[in-house]
Amino acid sequence: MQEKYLSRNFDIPNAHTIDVFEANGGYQALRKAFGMDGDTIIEEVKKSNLRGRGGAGFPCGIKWSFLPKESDLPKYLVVNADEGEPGTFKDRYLMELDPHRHIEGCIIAAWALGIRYGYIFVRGELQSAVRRLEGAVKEAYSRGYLGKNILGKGFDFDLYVHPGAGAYICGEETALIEALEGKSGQPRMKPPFPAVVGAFQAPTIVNNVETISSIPWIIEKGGEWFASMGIEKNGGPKLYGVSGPVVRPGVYEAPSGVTVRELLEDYAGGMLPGHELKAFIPGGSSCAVMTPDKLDSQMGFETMREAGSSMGTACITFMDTDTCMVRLAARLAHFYHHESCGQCTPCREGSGWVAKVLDEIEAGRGRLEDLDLLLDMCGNIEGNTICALGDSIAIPVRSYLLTFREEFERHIEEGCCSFPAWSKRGKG
Ligand code: L3W
Ligand code: SF4
Repeated sequence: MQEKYLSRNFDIPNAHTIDVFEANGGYQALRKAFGMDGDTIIEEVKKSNLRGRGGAGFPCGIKWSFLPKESDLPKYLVVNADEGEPGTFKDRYLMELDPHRHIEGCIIAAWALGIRYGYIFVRGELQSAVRRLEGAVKEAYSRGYLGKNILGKGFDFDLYVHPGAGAYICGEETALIEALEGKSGQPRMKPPFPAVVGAFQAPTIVNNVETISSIPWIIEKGGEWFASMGIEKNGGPKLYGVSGPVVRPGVYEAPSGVTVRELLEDYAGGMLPGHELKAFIPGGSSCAVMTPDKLDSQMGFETMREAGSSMGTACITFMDTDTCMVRLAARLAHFYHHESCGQCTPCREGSGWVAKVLDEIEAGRGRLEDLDLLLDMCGNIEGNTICALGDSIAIPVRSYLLTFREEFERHIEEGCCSFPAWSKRGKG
């Protein structure tokens, strides 16, 4: 059994309350951080090789160093807790089961960066996470960890929990900022990046929940220790989600660089009896699909890229041989079409066209030339939009088509789908 850090409190009853959190060493990292200056903390975070845990993997310490030191405007911390990527369900564990560790991370980040106000933007559907965070913020104020003159250090920091209104696009950092400002959640062009022009036009650090929840461990045990729990450029223990027809689906903590096979076989107990692995998506539905010959790939941003996909949110969806890749592609295209904010023509229109063509193929009414048409449409969407949502349609659809082309052709040639219907398989 490996020692747990991020998930250490998950099995401790009532660890979401401040008494139990403090009794288990909570808020000690903050006290230690208050003995360090901001530059020293940023250096530790750089040394730790902590990469953004929301999907893009940007080095956290480098992002922090982009925040201007001197600014006439207040600086903001915004936590991207809008966990909505299909197949992704790790951040809600941190918010529900260990909210004080997250708040401790927010205060340390604010101290290090000279930030006055923080917002945790939580996906609206995650009501229990919202309630747990709100309760924990209230407790933290009552013990002097938030508000004015925190722990007598002369440092002021206010933290607000802001529930979103249920739009997937608000997980994109600039759409999230727009929504936080009370506007419609539509992504902004980048640059400027939020670190320079963010919330309320002021310098803003946007970090994922797990990224911030990792900070207290870096302070407590040191950046080098964190980096040692991983592989090159990818440090630290981290959370992995495992879903699909596996024996023990769930959220697991393991070092960076763990292999997909280890997560499937050692942590999740392997595929369910009678289910054969066909493919997997390593970190949310925006990633390219991978096949069983890639099971020994290490979970790291560079290693997964070399293996032909991306680590994304590190929540892996395993699929068995009963999964119809055409139906999956169509479902995803409909999802992204529905969630497109509508600003860019390739995303707004292209996602709908891709969905319609896939529906026709899935229903057995496709034409062979539709396959090249799909690739062409994906090529016209990818890289031609304001935010990554456009790429999130093109990348998976293209990868399903290129990896399982014969399956798409079979639908067209046989005029039907030969996979068991969802209704026959039950909810799985
Ligand atoms: C200052 C520069 N800051 C980059 C910052 C940037 C952002 C971070 C990463 O997309 C991905 C997406 C989804 N000066 C900077 C700079 N930054 N250069 O670094 O930026 P970027 O643009 O590479 O990515 P992004 O727009 O944050 C995120 C993928 O994640 N994803 C899904 C995510 C879903 C969730 C969820 O449900 N919780 O996170 C899955 O793969 O496709 O590629 O902060 O400002 N020069
Ligand atoms: Fe909106 Fe799609 Fe353009 Fe992103 S790519 S800004 S979601 S239309």
